[in-house]
Amino acid sequence: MSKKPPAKSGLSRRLHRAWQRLTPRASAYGHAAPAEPWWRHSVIYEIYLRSFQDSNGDGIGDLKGVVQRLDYLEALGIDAIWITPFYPSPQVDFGYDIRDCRAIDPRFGTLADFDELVVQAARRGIRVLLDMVLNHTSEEHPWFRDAVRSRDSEYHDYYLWSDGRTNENGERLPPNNWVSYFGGSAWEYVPAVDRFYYHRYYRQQPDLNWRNPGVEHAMFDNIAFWLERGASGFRLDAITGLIEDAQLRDEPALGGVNALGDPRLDHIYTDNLPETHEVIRRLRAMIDTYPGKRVLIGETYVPRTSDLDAWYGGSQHNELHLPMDTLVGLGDRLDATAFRKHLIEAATELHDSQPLLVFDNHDRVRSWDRYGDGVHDAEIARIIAMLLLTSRAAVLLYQGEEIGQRDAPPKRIEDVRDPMGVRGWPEEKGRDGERRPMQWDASPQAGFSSNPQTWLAVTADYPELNVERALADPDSLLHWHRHLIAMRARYDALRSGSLVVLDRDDPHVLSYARVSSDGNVMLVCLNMSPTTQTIRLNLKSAGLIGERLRTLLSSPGALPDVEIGTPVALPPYAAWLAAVRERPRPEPAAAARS
Ligand SMILES: [Ca+2]
Ligand SMILES: [Ca+2]
Repeated sequence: MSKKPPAKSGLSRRLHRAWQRLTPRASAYGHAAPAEPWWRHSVIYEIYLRSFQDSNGDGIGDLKGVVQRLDYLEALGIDAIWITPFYPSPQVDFGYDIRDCRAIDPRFGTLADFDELVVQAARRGIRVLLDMVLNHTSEEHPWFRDAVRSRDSEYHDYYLWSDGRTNENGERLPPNNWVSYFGGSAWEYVPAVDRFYYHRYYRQQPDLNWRNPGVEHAMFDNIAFWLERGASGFRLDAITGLIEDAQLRDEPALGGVNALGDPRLDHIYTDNLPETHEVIRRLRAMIDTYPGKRVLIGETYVPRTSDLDAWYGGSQHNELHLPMDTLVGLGDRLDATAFRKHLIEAATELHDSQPLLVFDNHDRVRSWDRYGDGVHDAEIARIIAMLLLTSRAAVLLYQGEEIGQRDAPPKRIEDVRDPMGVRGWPEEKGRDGERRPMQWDASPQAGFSSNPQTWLAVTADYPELNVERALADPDSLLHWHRHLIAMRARYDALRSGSLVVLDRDDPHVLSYARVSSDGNVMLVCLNMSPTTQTIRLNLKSAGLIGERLRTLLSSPGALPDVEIGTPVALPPYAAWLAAVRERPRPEPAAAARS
């Protein structure tokens, strides 16, 4: 008996049908099918899975919980969700320590739940992006269990080993001064093989040896597994540290110690190596063979915007589609001059690649607390949202950011869940503060879980601050986000227009225009100071034509429409989005007669 040939696409028929709905998307606003790939102007929503929605009462968020909240996400207007790792894991680093890259941890659901999520999301025009960890595995991964048995094990060379050094007392020492990002030496001794293995993060997260072609082959196969199951792409964790110096040289000391008490090092031998870019180029070539414009997002912390260019592949555009820009939005100060500088760099130093802006994620104190001054926090959150959603960029939103969820770091060490906080207490409190459960409504546990024992406590302000209340209040930060996302979709200038930065010397007000290819102009002015600032916009000197500014969105309160050239008083921490309108022109024939 002959077997049926496998489905050509590898997608089930149901999944295939759901995917049909994802392209093209912009037709709802009367545009032709967009020539640009979907991700270029997308709004991507990060779901920190453990804290989004618990469906079965165990106190931990799960995939079925995400399905329950898809209608909310559809109404918000996002294009894709990125879900933090759901693979089987001992959870030493909350899922970024993977035991099996092709399965779902039972605490988060099943492969069937994943398939259902992809279909249900696609029906709502939402793509699903996965978080993939290529740099390391869990120490419980079968490869590593085999690798530590013997130097002759099949998988020994899947990891990075060194014999280390021996001092005059006969003590075994690591081969060099490399430190783990989570504290202490990055090398761990294994007596059974009489060798040290390298771990960039916790010792339970051994780094893979990407100089071994077998590693690349196996990990690319894992990527393919999920692409065939309907993943629209990946956020690649810790991607800049894939490969280390072959000679294992000491890294230069920068002087001083970090929050974990280790010497500060210049990571020239563990980060950004040319060989890592070669891997990314091969990965990009592989992913581009799949239909539907799959996307590669990178967790790319670099010191300068120009360093980000290499992760796009420079002028070749053949590496990551969207390496994350952490320089614009992950700072600490509401500073018009600094934002302006970074936005200009992102527009001019990336070979026309598309920036991916982010203000909030699961590793950083929430933007509400970082940029707020304790008095004008609500106005400042609107400034941040407008900056994020009207910049020339793809956008990452983090769950809870849209309602202004606050950071709530633990107050006692016994409440700390993040091992980084346990180790670094009290200087380093870890990342629990920004990872607390999503605040859905005023019911117990904020509607996140039926279980009073949630894995991390819900923040106490949830009865006042939650999605349900925000939806009922037309002036809420949530509706501010919804308006901005809707305008991005509606106006070419805001979605895909070029960026023209105005008034480059103003230390208080960040002003820029977005100009569509057919000449429509949108203006954004953000007063980042506690005093009223009177501005006089000179559009003509920026080469822009217009007579009148019509307010589309403003805070605090409504700003009037104005004639261009007349002074505009922007209240403290004002955010203003306006359309530039021309006066109706006389008919050409009439003009000729006059
Ligand atoms: Ca659960
Ligand atoms: Ca590595």
